[in-house]
Amino acid sequence: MATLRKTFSALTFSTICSVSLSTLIAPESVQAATLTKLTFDELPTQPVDDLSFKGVTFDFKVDGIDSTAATYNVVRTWDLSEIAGRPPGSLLYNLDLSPPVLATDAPGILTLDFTMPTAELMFDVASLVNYSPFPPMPTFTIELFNEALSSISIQQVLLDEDIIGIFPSPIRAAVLGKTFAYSGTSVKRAVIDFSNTGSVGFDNLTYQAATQTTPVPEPASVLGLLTFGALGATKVMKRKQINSAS
Ligand SMILES: [Ca+2]
Ligand SMILES: [Ca+2]
Repeated sequence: MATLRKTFSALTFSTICSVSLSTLIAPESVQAATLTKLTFDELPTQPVDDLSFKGVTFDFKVDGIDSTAATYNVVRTWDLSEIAGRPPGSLLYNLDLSPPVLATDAPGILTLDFTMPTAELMFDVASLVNYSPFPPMPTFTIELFNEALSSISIQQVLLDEDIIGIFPSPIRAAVLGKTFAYSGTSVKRAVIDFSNTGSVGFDNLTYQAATQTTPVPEPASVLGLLTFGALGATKVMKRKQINSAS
């Protein structure tokens, strides 16, 4: 009777051990949101259409068709040499404040899909335009969608608040810039329509992305400890069984 009870308690102990083991070994990943900023120097120069990187997937379409006219990691310059009467390529003006950028070379729609919906969204846009004292300022439209892909908001953004450079007569051109900043309902998708903007430099894309961390204790050491404990306990039980039998 006593032997049976001891065998039973040994079995119970093993069962408890295996239950605790599976609980402890299961890599319990913890998701934490961190603010990620793409400055567009992270990857080699390449089309952004269908590119996925650091929790964001890019899509670029011109007239509804996937296009390679939006490029990651581009330094946009404007050659002012001829105007200045100098040899070609000797006077280059940077069109963006922090090159390189994501550059669009055709009027199109840039869509950003976030792996983890983001409650923060920020980016810079710059465009070279013909400039007059009363110019029709370029605009872009941005529509934000929630996790269910329902529209949260749609707004038109004017590129006139953060002018980067003005070139008066005879050039009559300006580089207009704008920092877009959003904070609110988490955004799964952002659709940015550059159809009326011409070539743009898109930069400093900031959003929340998930980072996964696995907490301590380390599974290997826990496994070792528990296996040792279980074996030790079983040996003790067996010895006791032999003792009571004799
Ligand atoms: Ca940049
Ligand atoms: Ca695409």
